[in-house]
Amino acid sequence: MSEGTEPDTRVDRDGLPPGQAVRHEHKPLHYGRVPSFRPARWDFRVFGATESLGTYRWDWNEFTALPRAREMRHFHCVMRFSIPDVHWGGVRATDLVGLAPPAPEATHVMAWGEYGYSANMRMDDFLADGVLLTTHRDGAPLAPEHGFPLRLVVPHLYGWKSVKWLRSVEYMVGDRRGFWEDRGYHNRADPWGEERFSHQEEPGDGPPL
Ligand SMILES: Nc1nc2c(c(=O)[nH]1)N[C@H]1C(S)=C(S)[C@@H](COP(=O)(O)O)O[C@H]1N2
Ligand SMILES: [Mo]
Repeated sequence: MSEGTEPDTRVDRDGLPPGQAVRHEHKPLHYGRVPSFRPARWDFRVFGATESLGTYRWDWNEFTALPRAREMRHFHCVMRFSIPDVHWGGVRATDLVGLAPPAPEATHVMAWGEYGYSANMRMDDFLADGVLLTTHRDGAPLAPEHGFPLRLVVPHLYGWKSVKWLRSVEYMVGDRRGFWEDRGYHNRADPWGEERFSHQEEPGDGPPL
């Protein structure tokens, strides 16, 4: 085999969403500074339209004892690059929702990070295949700048929905815009439809701006 024939990626380039190019390094991208993790003060909560109307809370020890799963997924950033084959480890959103059942009227969720960063999505996007509340990436704990200790990963939507430094999930009756969805980015963010900007939204794609 001659030099230079090794593919530099396992991604079939034609299989990437439109307008995306492969990039390998995971250069951190976020708004604001990297929060520090204080295990004694940290908790993760599910609140809002739960079936019981109550709030669910896990401290760090409790959260790390939840059943775990792993997924290998491409990560699509709205800035037109995709990182192939990122290996994530954590808790499935479906398992979390099993432990903290939503009320039947709950249609959407808001994922909340530290400092009020937020991203909204439909309940069926939150419960989609491959959605994980991750603690690990490529076999190691998340790096601080990539969301340590906990990060939502929603691999089938653009990266801004994958909330770093995740602290809570709110079940919502009806939709509400999150941080970027309120600042010019598309409410749904499906990379296969190139749903990048809010001006592309059709009536019904999101709450009025
Ligand atoms: N809490 C928080 N999460 C965030 C962001 C942010 O600003 N704050 N940026 C989002 C955006 S726009 C992208 S593309 C990804 C980048 O993830 P990375 O830094 O791990 O590559 O994180 C997302 N999650
Ligand atoms: Mo992004």
